[in-house]
Amino acid sequence: MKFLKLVIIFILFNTTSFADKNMKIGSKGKLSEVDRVIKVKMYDNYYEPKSFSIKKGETIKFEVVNAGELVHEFNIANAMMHKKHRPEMERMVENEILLADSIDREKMKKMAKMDKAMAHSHSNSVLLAPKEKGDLVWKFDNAMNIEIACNVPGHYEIGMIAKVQLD
Ligand SMILES: [Cu+2]
Repeated sequence: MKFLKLVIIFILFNTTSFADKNMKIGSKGKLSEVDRVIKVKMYDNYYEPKSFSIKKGETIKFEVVNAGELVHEFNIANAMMHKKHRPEMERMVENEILLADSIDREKMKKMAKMDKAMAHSHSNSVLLAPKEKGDLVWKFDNAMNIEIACNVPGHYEIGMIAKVQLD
């Protein structure tokens, strides 16, 4: 029984829907409700644009391209959530899923069967190898203190963070 409780707690902490409700970062948006499309390029180690001005309640489709030579993440969260996410990314590096300039998606799938965190399936984030593209639709309702950042080890630390101004 105690074990079951622990498992349930573990699952709760590992789903983004839980984070969405409690972390005030907004929620996964619907394609049919997109108000605006913003194109984003990821370089080593910064975003273009470097900051975003978004209205509260707006649903944005981010079309993200990795134009750099390293793997990068486009992750919509707050500073605390990024901090919690970084050890997961470090484990992905340790398990050789995440390499400097590529992502071993086969290995990712295999490891994810044992450890869900290794799947890197978060509705608030896209992880891209060089030249890859990814879309992220996000609704900025109930959002505050948002940072868009990259948690590939070392990148956040050297400032791969874009500020989000919410009006
Ligand atoms: Cu990065």
